[in-house]
Amino acid sequence: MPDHLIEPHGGTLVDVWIDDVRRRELPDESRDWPSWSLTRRQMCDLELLLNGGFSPLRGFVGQADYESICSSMRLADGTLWPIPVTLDVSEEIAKRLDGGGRLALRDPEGVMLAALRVEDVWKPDRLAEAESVFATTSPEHPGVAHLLDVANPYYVGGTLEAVQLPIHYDFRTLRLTPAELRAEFARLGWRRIVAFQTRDPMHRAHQEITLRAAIEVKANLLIHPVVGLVQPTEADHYTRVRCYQALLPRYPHETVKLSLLPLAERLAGPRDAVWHAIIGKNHGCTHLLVDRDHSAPGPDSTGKPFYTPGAAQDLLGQHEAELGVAMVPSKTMVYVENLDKYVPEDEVPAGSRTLSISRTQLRNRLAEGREIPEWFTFREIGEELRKSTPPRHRQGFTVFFTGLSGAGKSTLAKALLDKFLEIGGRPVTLLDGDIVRRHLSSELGFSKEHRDINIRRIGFVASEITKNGGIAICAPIAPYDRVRKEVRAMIQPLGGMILVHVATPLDVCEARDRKGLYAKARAGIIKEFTGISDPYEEPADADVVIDTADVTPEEAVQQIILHLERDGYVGASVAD
Ligand code: PPS
Repeated sequence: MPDHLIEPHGGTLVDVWIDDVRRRELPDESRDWPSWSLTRRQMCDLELLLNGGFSPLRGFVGQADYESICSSMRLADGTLWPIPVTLDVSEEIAKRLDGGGRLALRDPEGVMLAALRVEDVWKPDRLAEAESVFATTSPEHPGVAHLLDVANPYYVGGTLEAVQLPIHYDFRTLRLTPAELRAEFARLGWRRIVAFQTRDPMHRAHQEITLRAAIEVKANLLIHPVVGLVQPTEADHYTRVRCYQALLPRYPHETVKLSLLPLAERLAGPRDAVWHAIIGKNHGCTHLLVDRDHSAPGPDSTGKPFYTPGAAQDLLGQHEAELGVAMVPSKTMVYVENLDKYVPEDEVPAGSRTLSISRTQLRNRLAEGREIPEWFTFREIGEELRKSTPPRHRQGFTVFFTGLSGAGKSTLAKALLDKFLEIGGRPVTLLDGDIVRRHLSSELGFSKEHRDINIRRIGFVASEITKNGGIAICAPIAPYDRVRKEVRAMIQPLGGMILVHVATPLDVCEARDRKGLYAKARAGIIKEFTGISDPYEEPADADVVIDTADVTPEEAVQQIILHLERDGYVGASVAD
């Protein structure tokens, strides 16, 4: 794009802040308003609405803008804006706001961050929105899955009155608002700034790409990592930010700035590229680095990408002049072994051997405690990643037993507890069904609703233990598949999780009837008894299945230990 089309000062930032008089009035005035407790995603959107990062939006979009964005990537007045920034609320709140009025937007602790002057309330057509914004209705796309399964059913649009920004306690000096970043660039005398928005740790290839881009367009570099809400990557944002900080000295002195972007990512590929350019411009940037798969989720289950490679670059390319932001296509860099350096993919000398490590391979290397070569990432970055992703034999895990009453869960759980204590090295906690019912869930009965609450509580405690490197052994009946899956999803990102189905048949459990409960259940004295008058959904996803009628406790424990050993959670490791 020709230089004269670039807008160097980033355009006008909206200001939705109220003055001191209004600030004093609001607490009284808002007493009778309905309140909405913002989700994490909404908190991210609100922060960028309040700090001007989403200029020219002055609030959550109304219905006319929403429809226009979906159909033509523009607000109703024609301004380019590709992503509907909507506030999704429950039916109950939507009904209360039908005639307009105000909505107090609060953080999860109840602090009022902003007031919304309600202009529109409507029930969107989610499938149509998914098709327009994500170009797919497949729930395999995380953006679509959120829209169809998680988002609340109604949208509320209106302008905002800002009370205060969401509070962050981490990396405060790195959280610069658009106005602060612009002021910083002005102070430094930077007029051309290329933004690199990323959700991954930066390795050597990224450093090469960004440095080359900065040199090519004669600009300074803004590393602008997305730290709001991202799909799980190999590292949480704390680790990532430490990695970026560690990378800064690898650039020429005083050429790079690092600032965190509290964005909730959408992964809308080409539309995202245009959106990110607008956001970058609002933060004072003149250029945006865009790769061929910019902001795309991984491929679908058939291996097909959701967006045509290069489509994001093309779409932004078509709109860069209108936006005043130049699209800088980022080249795929590969490591050439005999040259010992990174070169663009299309410049690799014929016959050279190139090396690469995929995301999954990196994750596996970290989990297995294997070396991360220095041609791939700088030593200090590798160390940061290692600190927060210890090898599996040092991670926590949960062994979750499920099975009928009297199946032998408690016996196996106790035998396993002893085995882990004998092996040593990690703290172990036993969350047996009876113990939990006494200490955590004493007020609960055996309805489906109560059983689900009980299992969620167990899952929560187990996830905390797992996160902190311990071993949790859980042994409830856990008769329902859906909540068992919920627990797995809660624990798996934090460490290991194996589901052990103690599949002792009902007739054997009933014949044993150690506590005399089956007899009482048959006699109708105990109601809703699992297996007799209440369902037990057999797990189809058990990692280990044990029928205690066939094996001794020692053999069963051995099966579980072997499974854990195979996955690397116990036993020797190459790193030791
Ligand atoms: S659940 O379904 O997972 O919440 O159940 P859990 O917390 O494991 O509690 C099961 C133990 O409670 C006793 N008990 C009953 N079990 C099943 N159904 C009914 N209605 C019931 N009433 C009491 C029973 O002793 C279970 O212990 P275990 O060790 O499984 O035999």
